[in-house]
Amino acid sequence: MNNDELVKTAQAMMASGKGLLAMDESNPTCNRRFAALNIPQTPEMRRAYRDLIVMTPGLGDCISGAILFDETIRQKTNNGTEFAEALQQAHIIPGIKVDLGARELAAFPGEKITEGLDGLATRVREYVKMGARFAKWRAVITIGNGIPTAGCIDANAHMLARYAAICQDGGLVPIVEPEVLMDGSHDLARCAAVTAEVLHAVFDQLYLQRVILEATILKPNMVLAGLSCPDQPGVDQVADATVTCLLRNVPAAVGGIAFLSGGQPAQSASSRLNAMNVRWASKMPWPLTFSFSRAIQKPALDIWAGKEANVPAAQQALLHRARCNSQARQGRYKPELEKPVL
Ligand code: 5MM
Repeated sequence: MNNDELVKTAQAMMASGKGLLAMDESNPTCNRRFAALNIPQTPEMRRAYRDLIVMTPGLGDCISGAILFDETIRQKTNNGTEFAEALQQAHIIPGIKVDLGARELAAFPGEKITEGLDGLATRVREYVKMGARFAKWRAVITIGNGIPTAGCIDANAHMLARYAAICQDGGLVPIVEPEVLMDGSHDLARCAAVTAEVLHAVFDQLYLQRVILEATILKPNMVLAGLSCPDQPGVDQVADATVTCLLRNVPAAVGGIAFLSGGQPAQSASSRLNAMNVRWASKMPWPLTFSFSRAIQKPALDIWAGKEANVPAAQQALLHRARCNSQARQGRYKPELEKPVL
């Protein structure tokens, strides 16, 4: 695939009024979410749940691309269609998570490094044949006493850049996801400082590894206070801190920015994305949208609870969150949208 096609794919992923759906939970993560709802943790139940998501009528009106996990891209929907093909039929671009998860970083207690570069070029070729058009790699940065260290940030930034270069070479648009976790008691300013340092390191490495920014999507965390910080900022404060940090550290050439939700309540994630698009629309050089997993899926998963009879109601809940975030991406989200129409 040539660079023009990669850029076109990145633009299609950032289509107006749409965002990305992360449905790429690894088996341990998916199983943990199923276990909390007493859903059997089997390949068939994971397949049935992903079928529910992909077959939601109208999803393609709000979702431009969906990130699959390796197990799912090899499975079929209830009607025997491969998931990547079913997504294409729904006008959703299929993507694939290609990292192999975060592990302890040797010599850096409490910090992690994401693995998966070995054999990546071969896997990319296989995923392209299966219909994938973009990829995702998530690095995890923890804020705590004395961390993150420069060693951890640099190692993860380097891996992200090598991953991105390999994907572009093989024909996939890379989503680069350096996630600064919400866990901890740090305040908003500390999250802003760490996120800035991480983004700076990531774009340094993307430059060194000759990654084409126009064919790259950044998936960052929003700038938030830690979950146990007593001083929780308001919606506008989060929006301003986040966009200020991005404007200072993300080159204008980047194809787009699509946030992870990181465990925020679904409505908070929508309100904060909306505030950014309302308050900063005229200043941002890139489209700003969502690539949420939990903030789109959680209400639907709770309703489904593993029961076939609950599929239509769960699909309605999923579509509702997708629509709310589509509105937020356009700066048109209002809390009234959350009230059921009587
Ligand atoms: C941070 O997680 C990503 C976005 O999800 P949220 O919106 O829920 O924060 C998500 O794409 C994540 O990378 C996948 O769910 C895979 O995670 P695991 O932990 O299974 O590798």
